[in-house]
Amino acid sequence: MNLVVLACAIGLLGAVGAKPSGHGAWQERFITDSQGRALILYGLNTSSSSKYSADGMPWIKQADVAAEYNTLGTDFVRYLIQWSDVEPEPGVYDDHYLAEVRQRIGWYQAQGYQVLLDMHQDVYGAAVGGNGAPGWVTDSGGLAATVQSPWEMTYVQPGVTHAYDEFWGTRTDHPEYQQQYVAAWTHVASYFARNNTVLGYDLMNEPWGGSVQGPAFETGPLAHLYQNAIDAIRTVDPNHWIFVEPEAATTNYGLPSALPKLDDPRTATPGAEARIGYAPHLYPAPIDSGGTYSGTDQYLTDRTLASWQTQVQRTAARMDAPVLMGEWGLDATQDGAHLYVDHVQTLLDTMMIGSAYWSSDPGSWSPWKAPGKPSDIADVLATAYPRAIAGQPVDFSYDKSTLELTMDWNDKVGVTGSTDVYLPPGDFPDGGDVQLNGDYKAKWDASRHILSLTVKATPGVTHHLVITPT
Ligand code: 9MR
Repeated sequence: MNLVVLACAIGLLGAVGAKPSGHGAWQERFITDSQGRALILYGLNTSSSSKYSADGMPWIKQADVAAEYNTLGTDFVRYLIQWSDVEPEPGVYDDHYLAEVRQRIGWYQAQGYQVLLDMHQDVYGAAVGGNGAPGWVTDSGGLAATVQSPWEMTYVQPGVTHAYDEFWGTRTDHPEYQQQYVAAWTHVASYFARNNTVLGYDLMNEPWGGSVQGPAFETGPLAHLYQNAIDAIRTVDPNHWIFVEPEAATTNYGLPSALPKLDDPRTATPGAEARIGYAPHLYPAPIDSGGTYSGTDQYLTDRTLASWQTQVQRTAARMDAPVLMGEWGLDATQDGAHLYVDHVQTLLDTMMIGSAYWSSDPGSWSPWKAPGKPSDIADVLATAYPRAIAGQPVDFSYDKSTLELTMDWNDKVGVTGSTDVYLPPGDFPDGGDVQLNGDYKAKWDASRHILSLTVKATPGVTHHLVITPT
């Protein structure tokens, strides 16, 4: 499948052109906090291990969350949950499981993080060789579902296609499956509705359409499920962000998405903005298949990055949604891996979007060699970034060790609080020196490595901030 996708990607990239265009006017929307500040979230996925552990919990202990902050300065986690753990039997929700999830959310809260709950699935569910859906919603039609290598190839096993077709309603035997998914989400959202550490909900990891693919899938059953889930979640939780992912098999490789604009019922309240975000992943084909970031692989990967930017901006504009990249990563022991991480971070900075790196699980893809023992890639991942911006972000860049941020500061109605910038100790051992056109107060938190700037609003003035190491 990778080769087919690669061939498509090459064809498409030839057609769209590869030059990054900067964020320009495309992104007028940002994820915002309760003070109205724009958030650039930065974190890891935790964790792949939850897919297979007996209790559905990730490998982390509380000390690992503290170690993550001290090593990487992250402020966000994409936290994996599974439908099979939420609803092991039809209509029976496991609140003990959700209480364990809540406890771990508390560990992140203690470090000042925000948590995105990701209803994870790969290859539908365990009964057909994947993870996610419980056995009681898995109808393989008795067809073969044999685990393949690479694992993504399992997606095209006949029993897996059958299971997806039953879920999406392509076959009509089980119209209740989707309703049960929506009901399970409604239960989760009702459980976490008043939890302020929860940023929101990622409705489905890397959706796959079974025998319905491409625009027919994204504008059909996928959009239908998303809208139903959004409507149902809003009956119990009017405030948290709801994130939707495109079909992964195309967009992960920089191809277009056809996902339509979705409606957020919260906008019925006067003054309330939609809180629906777009959460694509990025896995250029050469990187996804374990290649290096060098030679032809690097050339093709760079073309994919440029196309990914163009396509993500188009889709986000159509959906009128801010972007949060839910997954990216690679085998960091491969040649050029550090350069790839550096290039993707530069792209994310240019686009001013947050991201979650895949993944925290100790090993070759991870910033951890073993729990508490950083790998080489940790140094590259520990980057400077504005965590919260009290105004409208215009432009951002970080070129070790100069951080530049342009914004129309405080001219948005109702935005309060400071602009908080994380400065990694490796690049800023003694903090940062500030240059800024305007009156401001600076506060340096040496233990958290956060510089907070409170700026006197100057209507009509665009503020330009430069921070260099002290
Ligand atoms: O890295 C994960 C690998 O160890 C698993 O075998 C595989 C199947 O569950 O999933 C991998 O993680 C993928 C994630 O679940 C979805 N996006 C792509 C990730 C990397 O392939």
